[in-house]
Amino acid sequence: MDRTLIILKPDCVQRRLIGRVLQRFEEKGLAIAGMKLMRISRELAEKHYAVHKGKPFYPPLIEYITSAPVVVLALEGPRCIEIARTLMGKTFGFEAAPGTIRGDFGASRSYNLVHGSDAPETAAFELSLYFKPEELCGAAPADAAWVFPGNDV
Ligand code: 3AN
Repeated sequence: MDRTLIILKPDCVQRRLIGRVLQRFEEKGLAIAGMKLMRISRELAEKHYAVHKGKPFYPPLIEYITSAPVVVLALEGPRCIEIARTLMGKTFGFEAAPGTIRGDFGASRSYNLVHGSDAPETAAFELSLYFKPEELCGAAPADAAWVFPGNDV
């Protein structure tokens, strides 16, 4: 089963948008396999964003993601990586289409509410950073046969 790592970032939590953003993923049919509120340490943030080290936005990105609690989610479902990123919209709020999470809830370049893994390899790496295997449940939602009939996604 495909899985992806989603983070509801500090601005999402501080702005009391956890419920509304989580609802977007649930309504689409993705299942929650893991979920927790946590404060990301600097060490963990540096591991997660290692690919961006050296870029001008790297120091403020580390400051931002470690500045307040986040909700980390493991979401599950066929093509969930692609589906989640479509729901999130483009990276910067001012470019993200209406109807997407970033398009509807923000306009910022740096505070963009939500993170989602961008490929199967990064999803596996990021899930291993934030969750121990025993923290993840096989979600097996009861409506799966209606949301993904015959796994036709
Ligand atoms: P995405 O989160 O859409 O996959 P990435 O992986 O290119 O975007 O960037 C990771 C994070 O770094 C973004 N979510 C955003 O918060 C931040 N970021 C990327 N590019 C910039 C930029 N030019 N200025 C400020 N922050 C940026």
